[in-house]
Amino acid sequence: MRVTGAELRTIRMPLVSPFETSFGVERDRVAILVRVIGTVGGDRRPVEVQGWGECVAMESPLYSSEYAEAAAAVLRRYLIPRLLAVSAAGTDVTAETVDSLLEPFVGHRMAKAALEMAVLDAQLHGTGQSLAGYLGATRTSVPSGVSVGIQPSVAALLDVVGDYLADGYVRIKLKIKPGFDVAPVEAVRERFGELIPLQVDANAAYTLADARVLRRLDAFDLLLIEQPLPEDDLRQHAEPARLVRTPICLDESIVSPRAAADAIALRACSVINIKAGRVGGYLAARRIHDLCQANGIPVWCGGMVETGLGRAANAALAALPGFTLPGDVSASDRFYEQDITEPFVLDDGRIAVPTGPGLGVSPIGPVLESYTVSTEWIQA
Ligand code: NPG
Repeated sequence: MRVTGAELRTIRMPLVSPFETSFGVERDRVAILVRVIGTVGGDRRPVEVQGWGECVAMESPLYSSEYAEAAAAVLRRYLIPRLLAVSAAGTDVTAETVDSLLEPFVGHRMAKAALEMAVLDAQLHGTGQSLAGYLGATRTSVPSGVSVGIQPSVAALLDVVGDYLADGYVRIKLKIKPGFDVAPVEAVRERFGELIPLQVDANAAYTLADARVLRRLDAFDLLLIEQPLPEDDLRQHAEPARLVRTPICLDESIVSPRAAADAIALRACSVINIKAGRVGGYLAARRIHDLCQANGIPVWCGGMVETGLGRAANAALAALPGFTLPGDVSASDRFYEQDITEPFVLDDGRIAVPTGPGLGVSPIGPVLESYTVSTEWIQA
């Protein structure tokens, strides 16, 4: 496609309840959305297309170095102008070339992923193909897991988990941090039994000195322990992977297909959480999926409190055959009273994969406007 312009939009959506992790408490989701406009079909018969991308960077750089304002800045100043310039020079931009076109700019993977997602959505609207079809999905719905934030008390946690199980979520992920780990896991197992699929997420809050605490979690038959150590401690993760019987899963550390290959080679993990935003886009996410499949590493689709746009794309990704564990692809009402798209709903513990062209969903104008903080146009 020829990219002729892009809209950058900042939105702020209130969460239905505060979401606490080991790195902080979120009460609103601030997100950057990108809408690219362009034409397909060449100079003779140009057809206008548009596509939406969502940037998963959070308001503050607590989960990773990226954050919303910085993502908007790099999109505005470098990434979008690059695609506009390439288009103006007469070269088509495709989802498959966005990554290499943006390669001169170091890092900023979440911002790049948002732009690639928008180009991909537009491109697929041009061809009429769904994102799921494009990625190679083999399922029409995906099992839905839920990520449960740190609660003020174990009693409160049990109530929240009970509610999600009643909703039909098929897998529970508990956020843990030092001091809120063994006791909540034990309590959840005691109350809800040995059979519920259960896993924990440390968001990098531990060190190797905590290996004993992590080992105590072995008693609870967890599916996995996610990201116990800091992002850049890939090699060190090989230690808990060796000392702890529960499978170690990496999230923050897997920032690219190359990092995934390194983690596998170093035996730093036996499961990988794939988040397209974290790895630079849905194409890189699919490459990691393929790599893991070839190496017998199970993967699952992580979540970043996405709006319906990112949720749609995650559902498509999670429908690939190597996603053998339930992901954090929950219903819209897990986080939002009103989503910006048609809401994703839980149906017998599953989320339907959209079938329409591109993402298969788009924002509902007035709802989107009601959450919008600012918009700007970037043109050649
Ligand atoms: O269901 O979208 C979701 C959230 C899942 O827990 C979740 N995400 O560390 O994986 C994580 C965590 C997260 C949320 C990380 C927000 C960063 C920002």
